[in-house]
Amino acid sequence: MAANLTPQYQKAELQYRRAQSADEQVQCLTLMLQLIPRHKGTEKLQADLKSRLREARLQVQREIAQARSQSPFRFVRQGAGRIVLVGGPNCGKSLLLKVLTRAEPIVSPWPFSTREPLPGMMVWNDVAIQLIDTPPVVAGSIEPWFLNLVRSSDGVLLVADGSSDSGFDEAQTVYDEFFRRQTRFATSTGFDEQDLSLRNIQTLVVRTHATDPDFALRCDLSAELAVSALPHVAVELSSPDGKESTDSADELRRAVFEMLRVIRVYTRRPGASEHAPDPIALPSGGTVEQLALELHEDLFRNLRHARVWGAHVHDGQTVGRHFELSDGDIVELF
Ligand SMILES: Nc1nc2c(ncn2[C@@H]2O[C@H](COP(=O)(O)OP(=O)(O)O)[C@@H](O)[C@H]2O)c(=O)[nH]1
Ligand SMILES: [Mg+2]
Repeated sequence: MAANLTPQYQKAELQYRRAQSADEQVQCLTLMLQLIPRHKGTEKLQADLKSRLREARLQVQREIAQARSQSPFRFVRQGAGRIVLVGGPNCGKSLLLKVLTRAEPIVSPWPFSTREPLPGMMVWNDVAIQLIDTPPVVAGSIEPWFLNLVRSSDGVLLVADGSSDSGFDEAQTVYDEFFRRQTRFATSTGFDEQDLSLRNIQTLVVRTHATDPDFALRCDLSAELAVSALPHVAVELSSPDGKESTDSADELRRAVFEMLRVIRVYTRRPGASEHAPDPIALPSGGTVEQLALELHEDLFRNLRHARVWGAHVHDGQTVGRHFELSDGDIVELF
């Protein structure tokens, strides 16, 4: 990514990445083309945006034609980000949603008991993150709504059943099925720099049934798989009495929050004694001007400086618009 793209452009690009319909994509791409700085260094990107826009417009026509025959599941994006739980049959996706949120999915020893996606809100400290449970993926089957859901999310929890000899291979099958559809489970989210049709989605592999006696052996035997090269955690989601176990919930919630790569920033009106209770989530490395843009165009335009309270500044330090904020900062904009 060229360094001289403006915060407005970057914001439009983030919205484009999260777009859940071709119609939204057209709007975002049009805006990106308006906002992109016009010089030699961005010529390739401009051409790319134009061809994406053509393709998105065609897709709008196709979607209109298909609309009646489809029954897509669409959820309003809520919270600081969206993470989708995917995996083969019976690996523990629904139980994971149950352990991390207040949602009440059907958890059952029978495969294919989840037929529709189900969202739940996960709360970590003062941030809420949307998690979405999904039906199992098996070879050859990913419906368009499912692919769109994953491609427009901020990350994936790829759940792998550590109690079955085929559990990690099944997770690899899920990886392969998405990869075949230009969607790669990876260590960060965004377009691939080499291949612009490929979408990378940051993924954490969650290996369930960690107390199974053969768990470690199965991990060793699957070391060569592509999914084993992704970041992973081992969890036991069930307690000996058969109820769900929340032992690993805190660690998992933190890991999910960290996947979003956001910082929490609290705004305060100059002169007020309290900051706003809910944080604004900014991409990590977010600057004062990105915060202003997130709040209001006018604040962004009229921004002169800011005062910041936090771990990396002295209390009330005056900073400029390009100052990089840190997680937990309290900011007054002037
Ligand atoms: N002991 C144990 N059981 C688990 C674990 N994860 C899932 N299960 C059980 O495996 C079965 C399938 O879980 P479920 O969440 O419905 O799987 P899904 O098909 O991926 O949604 C249920 O009986 C769960 O109680 C785990 O970490 N340990
Ligand atoms: Mg399920």
